[in-house]
Amino acid sequence: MSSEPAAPPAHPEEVARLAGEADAEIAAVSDRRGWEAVRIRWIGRREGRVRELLDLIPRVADKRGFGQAVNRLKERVEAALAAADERLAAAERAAQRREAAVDVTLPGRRVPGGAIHPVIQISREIEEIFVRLGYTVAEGPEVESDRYNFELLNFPPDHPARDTQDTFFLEDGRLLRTHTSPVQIRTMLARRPPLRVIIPGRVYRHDNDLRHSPMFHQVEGLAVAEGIRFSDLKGTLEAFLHRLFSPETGVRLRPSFFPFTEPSCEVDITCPFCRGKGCATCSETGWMEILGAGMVDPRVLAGCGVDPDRYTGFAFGLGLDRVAMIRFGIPNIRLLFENDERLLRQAGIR
Ligand code: 2NM
Repeated sequence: MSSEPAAPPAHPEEVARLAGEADAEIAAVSDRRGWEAVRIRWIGRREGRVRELLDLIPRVADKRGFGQAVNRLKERVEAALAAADERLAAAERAAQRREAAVDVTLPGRRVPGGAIHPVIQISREIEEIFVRLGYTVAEGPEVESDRYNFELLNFPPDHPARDTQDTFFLEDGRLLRTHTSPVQIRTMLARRPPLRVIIPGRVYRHDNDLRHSPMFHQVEGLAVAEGIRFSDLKGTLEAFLHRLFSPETGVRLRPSFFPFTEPSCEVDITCPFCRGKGCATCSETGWMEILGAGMVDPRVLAGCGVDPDRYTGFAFGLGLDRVAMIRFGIPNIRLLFENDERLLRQAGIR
């Protein structure tokens, strides 16, 4: 007996039986590629099983019954494929949800912490001390006029600080402020006494060596009212320095000179490292210079529209960078401005 290929179905009942075969194949589909292969095999337009059956119609006896059976098969396969498509989509959504799910048992990711720069820490500490004494914090521009930075502060026209050796000038004649004193001038011009202000900020001078940086930080204070005396200045500075360092800190005043104050003084504290005994940091003197101060010169008051016959005032200024170096034991000013994370970390993440 010759082995003929299986005879194509010729009766509607045979077509109906194919539905079981299609159902089984579609039920076994587990991914998109398998689904597409089954679809082409059954209802592919050019060579699917359904196409083949339709092509048989002219050759079968019961054309109407056979055609209807093929159509039912086609509809059934389409419905089963649609159901399989929905099943695959649901499985894909579930997989996506699993992937996106947060595992709350995992340890958190550590966010790198920021640090307050030592100089800013010191500035805030000083501001707070003076705010508690009734001062308000004021700020002003870093680019200033000669008038506010020098002239109204009683610097004579030929004063060496006005030299380009010491001061950074802009091409338009303005300059980078060499101290925060112009903000005191602005305050006196804007407000009537009594006034107490504390002014922190960046200042600039042509200086660059192991102990000087061309940009550094200052805090200056100013109190103007009726009846302010040198003893008020002394008491204020002692209270301030005892809070900033320690109540045991010794404070001494030496006569000095500034164009904007008369009389003027420089203020020393007992060395915080050796407590006055003498060490390398204080060059064996037991003392460290910490600030400058004085009674505001009447010419400065008058220049700002404050009547010097009625009002007196005191002012003081100190460098924050030096204080930060003392407080944090930083040996070289450059370390303050290199933004080395190790220094910031050592000075404390606050
Ligand atoms: C210092 C030392 C002494 C000072 C004076 C003034 C003003 F504007 F009122 F005249 N502001 N700052 C002053 C006085 C600053 O720094 C070492």
